[in-house]
Amino acid sequence: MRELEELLSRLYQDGPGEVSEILAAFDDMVLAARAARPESLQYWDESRPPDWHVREDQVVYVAYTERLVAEVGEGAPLQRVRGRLDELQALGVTNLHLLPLFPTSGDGGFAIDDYRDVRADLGTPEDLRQLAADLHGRRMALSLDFVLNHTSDSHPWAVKARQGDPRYLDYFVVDETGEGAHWPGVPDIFPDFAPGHWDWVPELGQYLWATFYARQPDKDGPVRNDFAQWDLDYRNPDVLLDMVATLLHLVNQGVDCVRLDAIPFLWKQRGTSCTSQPPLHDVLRVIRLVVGEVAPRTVLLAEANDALPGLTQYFGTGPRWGGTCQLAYNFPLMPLLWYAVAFADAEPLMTMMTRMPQLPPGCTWLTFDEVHDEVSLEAVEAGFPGPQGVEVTRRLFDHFTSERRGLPFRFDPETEAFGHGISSNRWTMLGGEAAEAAGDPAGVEEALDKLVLLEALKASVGGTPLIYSGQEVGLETDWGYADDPVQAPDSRFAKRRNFPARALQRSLEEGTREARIRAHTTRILAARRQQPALAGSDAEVLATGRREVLAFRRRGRGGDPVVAAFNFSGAEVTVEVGEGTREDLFDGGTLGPEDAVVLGPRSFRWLREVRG
Ligand code: OTU
Repeated sequence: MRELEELLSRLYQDGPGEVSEILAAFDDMVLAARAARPESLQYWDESRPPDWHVREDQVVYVAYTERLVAEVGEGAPLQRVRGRLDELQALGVTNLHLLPLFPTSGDGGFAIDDYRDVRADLGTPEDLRQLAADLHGRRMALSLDFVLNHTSDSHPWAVKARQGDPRYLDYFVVDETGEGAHWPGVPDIFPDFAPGHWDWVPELGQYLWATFYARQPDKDGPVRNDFAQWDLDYRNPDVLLDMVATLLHLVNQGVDCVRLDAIPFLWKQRGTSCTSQPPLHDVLRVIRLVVGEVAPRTVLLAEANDALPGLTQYFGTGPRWGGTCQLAYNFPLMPLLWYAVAFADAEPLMTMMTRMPQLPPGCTWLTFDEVHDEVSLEAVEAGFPGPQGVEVTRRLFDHFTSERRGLPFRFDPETEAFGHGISSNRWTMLGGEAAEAAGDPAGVEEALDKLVLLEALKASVGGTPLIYSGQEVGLETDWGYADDPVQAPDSRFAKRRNFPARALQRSLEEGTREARIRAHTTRILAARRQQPALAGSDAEVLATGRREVLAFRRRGRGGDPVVAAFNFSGAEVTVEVGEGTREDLFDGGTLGPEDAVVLGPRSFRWLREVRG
């Protein structure tokens, strides 16, 4: 039996439709999408190595289109992005991830009204295709979100469902009890501004499932938001068919990397936590097979805020190891990068690194310290069961939500549960903004040192580094986000600010803080792309005997191994790491076989172990 047929039978044999009919519909859809794939994209597919996305040159840059170009260029924002590509490329960026740019009702674009159009204020679908072509001409990739877990409640399917059309009501998850009771074990994602997982729909007199934003979470409670995100019901094969068709359309616009938003929540099953359920991985395999048929070099990125080992399943399970997503955000590692720089303690990070599984060939992590969402601490407690996890989480949360370093996110007002996340931009989190405001040059230097350590960690610790737009110049947090009543309840908007032309300008003037951050970032990424050992995600942690010093060896895809050593403390340290003659990748100096490695305060070194 063909694999697709096998998967569809497993998912849908007990459902209403005939599996053979679903399979035939898939086949037709794939044929149509293949026929529709523009020749230029077919040529692009052929011109790239299959492992392009795991190589040492890869750097992802994440931005909101309109914010990236808010103060530069002329024409539609999507056209103006092209005017920033020289500069992004000079920084080392190879993959531009534009956050959702479709017609939307809210949630920073993640409540989508129409997947096939482009927001009118950003440009047209043709502008998007043109941008993809420009990127490809530079051998850069385009990443876009595929928000497949939910639509906005203004999407045409949602509108029909609200009108009671049974076909479309079946696209969403209806509470059959009619009571809107919380299913035990199901996490509450936005407890403060959209509690629970139901949305009361007065026109229907029913509750529909809404993991994220809801208008009216409780029939007897207030209207909380002016839109909702209704979860799609993938137990209905028509939903999978329609969404895969949507995906293929997207891919045929020239998308090279598809970010699968909120993927753990896709499959609901009463009696479970409704997160990361096994059928979801069958759905992912279907998606991978179909995308592979149409756009063989396009890769899937899992946005799954899970702990190990569950997270690893997004790279495939059982015989399909390596057969679903090629990339996944490294959520378990991320908070520990912050912990190492904030507390000069790399012990939790080292422990987590030793637990990281070896990934299948052609797969890697996306390694980040910040994205457009909160810095999520969720994976810490699962990673360190017992008192250590609680302690690490609390220290992170307390540190980064005090002294104007950041704002709490996902704060449950009833339980006062702390520790789900912090909304702030990196420069602010590191104390850089406060030090500048206080006229404290030593504080500014300390923040800068820490920023460089984070950048170098992302670029070497394993996986592809991600830059959140503005990090490269140290954009501060937008404390004024709450003046906008729509944004006020959701502190993540403090991270989503326009890129000021002035910051861009200053980053090109020597000696400014912006230029220094840009220069460090550029230098680190340039060194990375020379070393095949820094491709992929392997990392062998080396003993240093000190909590404040992290060292590891990378072998990547060959060449001489690279040893990286980080000193998070404010004092110089000497450690014995690496073997034989080692060449410093930054100052070109050489260490002989007997030489120890000296690390200045809050500094790092990358050493190539010269073989033969
Ligand atoms: C994602 O994030 C997006 O990145 C958010 O910007 C959206 O609001 C959300 O989906 C809904 O589309 O809860 O706070 O396990 O952590 O999907 C962020 C993954 C989120 C979730 C993640 C979600």
